[in-house]
Amino acid sequence: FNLAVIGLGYIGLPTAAIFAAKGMRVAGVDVKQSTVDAVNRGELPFVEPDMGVVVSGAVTLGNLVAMTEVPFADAYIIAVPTPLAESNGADLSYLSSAVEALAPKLRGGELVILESTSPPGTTERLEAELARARPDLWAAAAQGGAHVHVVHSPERVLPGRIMIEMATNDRVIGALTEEGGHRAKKLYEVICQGEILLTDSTTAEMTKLVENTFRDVNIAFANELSVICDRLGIDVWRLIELANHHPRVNVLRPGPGVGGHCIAVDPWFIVDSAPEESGLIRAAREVNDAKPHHVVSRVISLLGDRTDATVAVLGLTFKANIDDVRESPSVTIVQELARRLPQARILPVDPHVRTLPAKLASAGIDAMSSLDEALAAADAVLLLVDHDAFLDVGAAQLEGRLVIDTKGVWGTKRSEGALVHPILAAP
Ligand code: SAJ
Repeated sequence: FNLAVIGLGYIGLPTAAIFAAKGMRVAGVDVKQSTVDAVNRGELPFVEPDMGVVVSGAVTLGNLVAMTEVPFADAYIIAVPTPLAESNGADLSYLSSAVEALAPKLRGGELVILESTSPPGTTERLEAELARARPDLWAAAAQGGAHVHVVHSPERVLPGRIMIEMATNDRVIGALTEEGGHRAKKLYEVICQGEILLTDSTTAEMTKLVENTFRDVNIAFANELSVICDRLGIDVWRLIELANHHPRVNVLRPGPGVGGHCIAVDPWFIVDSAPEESGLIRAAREVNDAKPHHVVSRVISLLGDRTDATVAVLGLTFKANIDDVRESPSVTIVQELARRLPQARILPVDPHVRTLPAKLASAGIDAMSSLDEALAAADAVLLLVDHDAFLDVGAAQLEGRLVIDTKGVWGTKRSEGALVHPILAAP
């Protein structure tokens, strides 16, 4: 194979498919047999716009083959999960397993690229681990043999826009050797029309973490503003809109909290690697993590003695127009509402989520509801996700209900007759 991609998740699979579509012979490796089988049938193990046709095309052409064993290849891309560990550092166990499977296949001269988001120093440690596993190759390289080049090139694509962003985003490559950087650049030029920027591996690792941390700190600022505005009776959406008219101000949008597997995780890797120096980054994480609890407390105080109210909760995913409910602040909010309002009837609605998430079933919620039936039955409507499907809910459907809009999409309904309550929305 020209290339083996280890890990066929949100990043690995599209990466493998795009390289294969460009004519390279690509092996996709995953420990999960069901993923391997799905890919070999030309099917997607998860939903991502525009990816299906590229994967099935590459498989039909014979350029993409999935397997559970790491094969021999000229270049390897590692795209395995690096989740948050209990300690708030990174859990690098998937990476260690990948290295263990990969090391025996090296023959000297390969390129090994780490794409997984990683704490500073991981690429250097990855090389040290490979050298420990294959002292023969490193000794041969010291005698003039071919080096195994280890580089970091962090993925930066946005779920929902992966196929476009993989081709058009600029790429950072952090290399341990000049030749490694040069070879990785040539490889990515096959699929990337953006600029390819070379640096050292630790700076590349930090670049990725800093991008997501920048977003987290900015959202934390917006979330803190929303809580301040809630207290002062100011419309936070209008406030941010006005402030953003300044040519050098760009405040992001407040919401019910920050979810997903990246923005809510990556800042901790920086805090973990320099705890004394990361006060602002830690505070931002804490502000964003506190937001779901703030929303629940405000809903409860607004309901007052109506503790047996029927509450329609609109949106369970971690952001708009996707089907992913993992690490979703909405799920936390529904769980906590159910716990703190045991007499209330909670009706979760999400057109992208077919089955009730297990966490909600164990919180005593019976089933998902349709938008129409939930709105008809509701005493209170709590909007948590700005899915397109919710944007044109009519003022008449909200009239007479307590309406709490945490995404600021219904602010204008007030002028149409419904009262959108001040909490985190238009007064
Ligand atoms: N959110 C807000 N307010 C905003 C923007 C987002 O509350 O103004 C919330 C969302 O609702 C969601 C969370 O933040 O709960 C994260 O969503 P997101 O769309 O900001 O980001 P992700 O997690 O889907 O993808 C991010 C992207 N990073 C940046 O934009 C800097 C993506 O480019 C990365 O590749 C990805 O993380 C990753 O894999 O690291």
